[in-house]
Amino acid sequence: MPANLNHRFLNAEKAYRRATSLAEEFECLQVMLREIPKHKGTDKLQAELKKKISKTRESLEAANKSTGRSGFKLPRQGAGRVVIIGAANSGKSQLLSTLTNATPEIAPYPFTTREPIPGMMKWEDVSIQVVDTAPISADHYTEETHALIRSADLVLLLLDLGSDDGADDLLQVLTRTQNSKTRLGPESTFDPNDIGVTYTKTILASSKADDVGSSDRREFFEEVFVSSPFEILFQEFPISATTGSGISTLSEQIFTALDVVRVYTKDPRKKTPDFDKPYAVRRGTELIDVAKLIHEDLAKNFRSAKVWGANVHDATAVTGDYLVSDKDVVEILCK
Ligand SMILES: Nc1nc2c(ncn2[C@@H]2O[C@H](COP(=O)(O)OP(=O)(O)OP(=O)(O)O)[C@@H](O)[C@H]2O)c(=O)[nH]1
Ligand SMILES: [Mg+2]
Repeated sequence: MPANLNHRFLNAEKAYRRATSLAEEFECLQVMLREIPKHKGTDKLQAELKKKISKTRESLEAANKSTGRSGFKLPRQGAGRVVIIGAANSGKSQLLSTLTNATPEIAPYPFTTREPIPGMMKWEDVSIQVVDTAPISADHYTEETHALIRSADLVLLLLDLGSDDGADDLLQVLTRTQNSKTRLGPESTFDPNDIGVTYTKTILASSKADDVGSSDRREFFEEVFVSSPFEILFQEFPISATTGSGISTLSEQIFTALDVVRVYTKDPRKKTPDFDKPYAVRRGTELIDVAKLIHEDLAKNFRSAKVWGANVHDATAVTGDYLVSDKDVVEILCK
C-alpha cells in the first residue's frame, strides 16, 4: 500500500470494503480517486481505481436495467461489525450466544446454522454487532457468509480444539476464503494490484479450550501451521464459550481490533458532559463528521469546538478537522 494516503482516502477505502450496494461502492471509489496523492508511486493504484470505477459503473447500469436484483442485507448496528466464521460444529453459535443477547440454535452436529444470525455485544459502554454464520468447508461457502466477511470490520475465525479434525478443518476454511476475492488478513485493506481483492482483518480464537484433549490439539496445530503462509494464525489464543475462560480477553481484543474511539458530548448550556451514550467512530474521524452524526444542523452551523481529553489540554479550542481520540469530551459551538 503506498505511503502518504490521507485519512479521507483511508476512510473512503474502509467504507468501500463495507459497502453493501454498487452505488455505495461507486461513490467510495470516486472519493478514493479524488483523494489519492498524484505521483509516480501511486500510478498503478490510480490506474486500478479508474479500471474499477468503470467496471462498477457498468455493473450499476446493468443492475439498474435488470429487475428484482435481490441481495442479502443486514443493517449495520453499533460501533462495528464482527463476523464469526469457521468450520461446521466449531462453536460459532455457542460463542455468539455467550458474547451477545442472541439465542441461536446450538447443536452437537454439523450444519446447524444455515442463515446469518446477528446479536449485540456490550463492551464497557460500547455496543458491537456480532454475526454468526453458516459453516465453511471445501464444498460449502455461502454467498451470505462471503458478503458478510467483506463487510465486516473484523472477522473472528475459530479453530475447534474439541475435535481432532480442527486443524484440517481450519485449513479448509482458509483455503476456501483465500481462493476467493474476499480474503482474511492481519489488517483490512485491498490489494493495490487488484482492488477487486480485499482483505478483512481477522483474529483467530481457539474454541472449546475446556475440552480434555485441547492442549494436545493446540500443540499439534502449532506444529502444523508453524510454516503456514497464513499470517493471521500467529495471534491465536484459547477461549471456552461454555466455561467463559478467555472471553473477557477476547472481548477486549475485539474492541481494540475494531479501532474505534468513543466521543462524549457536552451541551454548552450544561455543566457536565453526557457520559451515558458515547458516539463510537473509527479512529481517524474528523470532529465535523461526529457533529454530522449528532445532527445534520450541528455540522452545518459548526463554528468551533472545545475538547477535553488525554491528548489535549482541558477545553482546547479546535476546528472541524480535529481528529477525535478515545474518550474525548467535545462541546460544539454553533454560528
Ligand atoms: N466443551 C465445549 N463445547 C462447546 C463449546 N462451544 C460449543 N460447544 C459445543 O460444540 C457443539 C457445536 O456448537 P455450535 O455452537 O452449534 O457450533 P457451530 O460452529 O455453530 O456449528 P454449525 O452451525 O453447525 O456450523 C455443541 O454441542 C456445543 O455445545 C465450548 O466452549 N466448550
Ligand atoms: Mg451454528
